[in-house]
Amino acid sequence: MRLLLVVDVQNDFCPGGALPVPKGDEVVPVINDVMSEFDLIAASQDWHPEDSVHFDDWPPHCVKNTKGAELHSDLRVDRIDHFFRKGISRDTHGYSVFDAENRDFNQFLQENNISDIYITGLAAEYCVLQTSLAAVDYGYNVYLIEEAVSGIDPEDVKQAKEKMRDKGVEIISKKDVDFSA
Ligand code: VGL
Repeated sequence: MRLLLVVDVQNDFCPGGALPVPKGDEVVPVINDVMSEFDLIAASQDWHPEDSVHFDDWPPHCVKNTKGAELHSDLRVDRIDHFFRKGISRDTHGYSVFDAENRDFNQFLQENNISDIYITGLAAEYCVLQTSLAAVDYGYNVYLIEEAVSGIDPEDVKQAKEKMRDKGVEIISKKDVDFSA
């Protein structure tokens, strides 16, 4: 079974947000488009307390129950079946969706017989990278839909993609996401 995973497409990571990915909102229509190819879709959200240790490293962003932590309003949230929140505890960073604290992500994958994870979202060189690497470590086949991810710094994104490729993540195009054949 395949899963579409939408990582952190939250207002604070989009233009106008507290920690913006410069073109973060441009992934939204691409993600909406590929959704029709999947029977199961999950999304993650950073969900930090105001006094999170994560904010020693970053400007405050995605504080729980704020507008900034909400998913982008153009994202087809009605098509998303499962939500995973990370960085909930004061002392956690929550870069990887496998560290979600409201639900066990790996258990969810096992229960749904997921073998292949298609990753989209923000930011390419932080949460997308850490989630992709962890997914390979957990034994899944991992695909990164290139047009559906975006990052903060182009050079860091390039390096992140190399790390993912080296780890065994397959970097694919949205055109490759067609399972009708
Ligand atoms: C993220 C930087 C800091 C992300 C989260 O979601 O990729 N990036 N916190």
